Amino acid sequence: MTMSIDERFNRRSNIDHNGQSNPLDDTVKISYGTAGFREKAEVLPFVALRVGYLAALRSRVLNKAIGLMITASHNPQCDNGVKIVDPNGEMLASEWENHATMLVSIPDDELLREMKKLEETLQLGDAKEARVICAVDTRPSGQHLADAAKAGAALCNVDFEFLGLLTTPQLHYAVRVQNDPAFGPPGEDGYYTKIGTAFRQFYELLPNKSSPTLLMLDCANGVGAPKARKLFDALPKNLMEVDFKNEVGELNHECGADFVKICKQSPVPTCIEGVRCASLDGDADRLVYFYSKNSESKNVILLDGDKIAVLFAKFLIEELKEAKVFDQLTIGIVQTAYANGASSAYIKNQLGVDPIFVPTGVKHLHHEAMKYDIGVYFEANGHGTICFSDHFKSLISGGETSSPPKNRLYWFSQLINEVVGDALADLLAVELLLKYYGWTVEDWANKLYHDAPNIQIKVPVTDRSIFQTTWDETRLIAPLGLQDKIDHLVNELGAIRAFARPSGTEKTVRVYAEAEDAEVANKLGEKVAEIIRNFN
Ligand code: G16
Repeated sequence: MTMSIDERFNRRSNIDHNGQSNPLDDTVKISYGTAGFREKAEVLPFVALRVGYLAALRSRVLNKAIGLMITASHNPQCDNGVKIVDPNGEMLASEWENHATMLVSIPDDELLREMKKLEETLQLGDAKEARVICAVDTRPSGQHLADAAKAGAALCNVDFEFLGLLTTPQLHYAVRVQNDPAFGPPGEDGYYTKIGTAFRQFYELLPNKSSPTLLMLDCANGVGAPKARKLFDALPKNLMEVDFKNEVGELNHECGADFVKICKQSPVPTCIEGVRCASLDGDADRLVYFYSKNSESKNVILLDGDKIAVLFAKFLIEELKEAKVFDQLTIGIVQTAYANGASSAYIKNQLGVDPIFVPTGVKHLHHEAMKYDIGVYFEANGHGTICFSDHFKSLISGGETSSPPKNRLYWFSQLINEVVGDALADLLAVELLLKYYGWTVEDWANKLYHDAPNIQIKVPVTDRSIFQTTWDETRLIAPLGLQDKIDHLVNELGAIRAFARPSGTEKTVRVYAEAEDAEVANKLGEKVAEIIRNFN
């Protein structure tokens, strides 16, 4: 029976949850940020309900499954977030971000009217495939927000499938497979099967199958811990030796990829000198590597997203040249303003590819990367992946359709989760490439390029919206005069560059400074941070 929107809306009082009312006063505006809505968990139930409704609406418009991930990823445990995943497993189309921001910004008494307007404009039809697929990370608030989202989907009369605890990339995978079964086997086990098979097949093609060396894996006390264990259980024994750290405890607290990247320090517990270490973030979509040269010190040598991008791109370019198909494909390497200058120079001068720069946010990088046959994209914070075009896929399979081709390029592309940055898939890819090159983590750190000294500082602010930047985020256009002060400091200290931009996930302004000398980079970063603090 088709119910009118008024009936659906009135029925909502029967839904047993307390997520319907907008607790924010009119002065508080929240918007669909870098990766969905993120706030303190206690204010989010009404957001989850409205976003659940919008996800359902989108699924009805497209007649496909839509994903809803409840996570605040690298943010502290007390935060949470809601983000929509499009049918192909990618980030929500930008025009719908505006609908999302509008829906969560209006008071309760305007909600029905706006829902009616949206439904009229979007012209809903009979949508048999429509459904919302939802998963949560390990935050205690997750289940409650999932219930609110379910109530939202019910407002649009759409089925709601709750998959429970998953990493963010696993939810993206689940959505893609639901809409495109050829992408891979279904379910969480299907995910392990797909990337586990690719890992094993690539491993078989390694020129040198030396015994594994220890990897210490910092799981950020998040969902990556149980999921990485399942993944490694699905791999043949004796191919990896992993020491799991930070499996249970306060999420992202003094551990995880964001902590290691920003502080350039070992997470608790301290890593052992010389051991290869990796950190996931709270929902396992980011990955950084590091190692310690001195167990007495917390400082580590960091191998961030830029180093992973360069490793992947180097391998792909070499393989394409060896397979004599390099000239038949386009390759793009996408970075953001946070990319270390030395990585961009290496990509340009050694790999022969001009890096492309886009604003922060996987959604921007992914979009750009899709323009190439091979689009490698990584943010310095460890969030990234590679997109492969159909042309690439048919070229490397040599027209063979009956059985998978026996080449490393094919299995590497199967291992990568091409719909979104995926720490677990990226980790297996890094591990294989280190084996392929016969490199230790120190070799990887030293044989490509050395980072230009840099610092990143988070400055807490009360109102991020007053800080506005140019499109590429390298210059502040508001408040007036601040950029002149930053330029002056860069010149005065003889540094390379510095910029400040408002975060789209936290109530902070991020300051980045780079110089040829570490002391200068630190001094510049601190001074720019002071300018932001004083303004605030
Ligand atoms: C999210 C986005 C990333 C972005 C990061 C930080 O990551 O998916 O693309 O780099 O936020 O964004 P901002 O600088 O705007 O705070 P995650 O891992 O938190 O989902």
